[in-house]
This record gives sequence, structure tokens and C-alpha cells, in this order.
Amino acid sequence: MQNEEYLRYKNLVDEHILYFLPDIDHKSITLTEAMTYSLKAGGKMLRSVLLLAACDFCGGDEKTALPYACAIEYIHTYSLIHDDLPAMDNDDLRRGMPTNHKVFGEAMAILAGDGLLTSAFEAMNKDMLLYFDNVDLLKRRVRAAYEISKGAGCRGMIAGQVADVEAENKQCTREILDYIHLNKTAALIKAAVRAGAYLGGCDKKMLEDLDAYAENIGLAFQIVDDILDVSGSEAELGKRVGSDEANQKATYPCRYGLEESKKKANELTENAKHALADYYDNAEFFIKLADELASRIK
Ligand code: GRG
Repeated sequence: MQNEEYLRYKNLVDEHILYFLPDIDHKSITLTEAMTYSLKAGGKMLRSVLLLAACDFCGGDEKTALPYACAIEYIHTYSLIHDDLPAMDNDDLRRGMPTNHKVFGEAMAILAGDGLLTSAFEAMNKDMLLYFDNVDLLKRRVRAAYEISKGAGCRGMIAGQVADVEAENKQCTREILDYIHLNKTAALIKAAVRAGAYLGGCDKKMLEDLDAYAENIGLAFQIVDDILDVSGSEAELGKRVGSDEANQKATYPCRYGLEESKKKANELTENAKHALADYYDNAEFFIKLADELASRIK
């Protein structure tokens, strides 16, 4: 994502990503190191950028949205650390670097993930009391914290991960596949956009339109990620589709092949752009971003 506006939001998050972490007892220096290691490992910061952009789009002040932007990045980072653990995906590399448990050990990686998750709630709630004399702003902040908690939780990302774990080595229906993507990936992306919209003071229509946009790019994002993950040649994938190996993964490319998956990703991208068509140039950032995310497979 190279566009100027994206990089401006991303830099803002980058500059503040450690600022909203709690001061940790000096005895827990390893915990701080483990949390910082993954936070600074060079992710795209997509969810936090979307949160800030949605806040701007709805007329809010992006500075007041910063703790929420960093909080959602803490949650995303924790999910990656835990997903890489031997009990889950058992990955050695993440973002081109050794995974957290490879550097700090399994126990510390679990704790670093826990530390990041709980720090997210601390960051979102820390200054809440300062807003008691401004009920409108207070409501927006409470709502944003709720959206993020819900998207990350048992009706969102965790539910998707559970369904993914349970689908392993089984044939799953398209309905289950969509459920996994909608929750494992799209739920946190939707939460970012909805939280930003609330913080910015959205009206009902803006919220609905942004929600539709986020759901479509969220689903497209996972399909694109799975296409990139396959990385083998199309011919190779063609051979694997329908094979036992291919059927072990609950992904679009493994179930339906590359061409069908690309078509689906492009269709979702067009749906996302269409959801914001009423806003013309004001939605330019979001339209460009949808195209950029999809162009990773072109
Ligand atoms: C709570 C253990 C646990 C898991 C939750 C998020 C998740 C489910 C698992 C992570 C693995 C995975 C493939 C998730 C799908 C979402 C996704 C494509 C994550 C990668 O997001 P990017 O590309 O990552 O935004 P960067 O590195 O750019 O931050």
C-alpha cells in the first residue's frame, strides 16, 4: 500500500504504537521485549489505518482515535503471535522474521499475546473518565471500544478461528468457508471501520455503507491472502484442487481453484467500491485502497 494518505496514517500509528502500552514493571522486561518485537516487525497496519480513515471520513479528529487505532493493532498482533504457536499453525516465520515463540519461547509468546490483548483494553479505556462532561464524545468512545471487543471476540475473530480449527482435515461447505472468513478476518476489519466511524460521529447511513465496504474488503482480503499463500504455479494448484492435500485447507483457492478465487476477490472488491458510490471523491481513499488490496494478485 504505497499511496500517500495510507502512508501518512500508517506513520502516525507507527509513531504512537508503543506510546499507549502500559508502563510495565522492570521485572517484566522480557515481556516488554516480546510485545515490542512483534509490534515493530513491520506489518501493514491495515486495521489501524482503516480506523483512522473512517474517523476522518465521518468528520472526526484522528488524534482522538489514535488509542483505538493502536489498540486494534495490539489485538491483531496478539492474534498473529498466538496463531503462529505450535498448537495452532506452528509457523517459524512471520513478516520475514522468526516468529515470537521462536525468539522468546512458547510460554513468553503466549504471555506477550495476552499482554497485547489486555493492553488494547487498557489503551481504549484509560482516558474514558476525561470525557464524562461530554456525553456525545463519551458515547462514541464507549461504542468504539464495544465494536472492537465484539469483533475480536467470541462473536468475531475467535469464533472464526475456532471454526477454522474445527474445519481442518475435513471437507467444509461454502457456507462454513464464508463463516470462517467473515469471522476470522473480516470481523476485525469491520470492527476497525465501525469503531472509526463511531469515533468520527457517523450517521446511520454512513455506518451502514462503511460496514458493507469493510465486510467486502475483509472477505476479499482473506481470499487474496490465501491466493498469495499458495504461491505455487497455477498449473500446480490446478493439480492440487480436488486432491486430498487441497481439501485439508479451508480456503477459496484450495476449494475452488485460482481462477474462481480471483473472480470472487474481484467481485467482492467491486461490491466494496459500490457500497461507497454515493460519496464520490470523498471516498477516494477507500476506493483506491480496495483496488490496491485486490491488485496484490494481478
Ligand atoms: C486468536 C489465535 C487467534 C487467531 C485469530 C487472525 C487470526 C485468527 C489468525 C492469524 C492468521 C491468519 C492467516 C489470519 C487471517 C487474517 C490475515 C490475512 C492476517 C494477516 O494480516 P495482515 O496481512 O498482516 O494485515 P500484517 O503482517 O500486514 O499485519
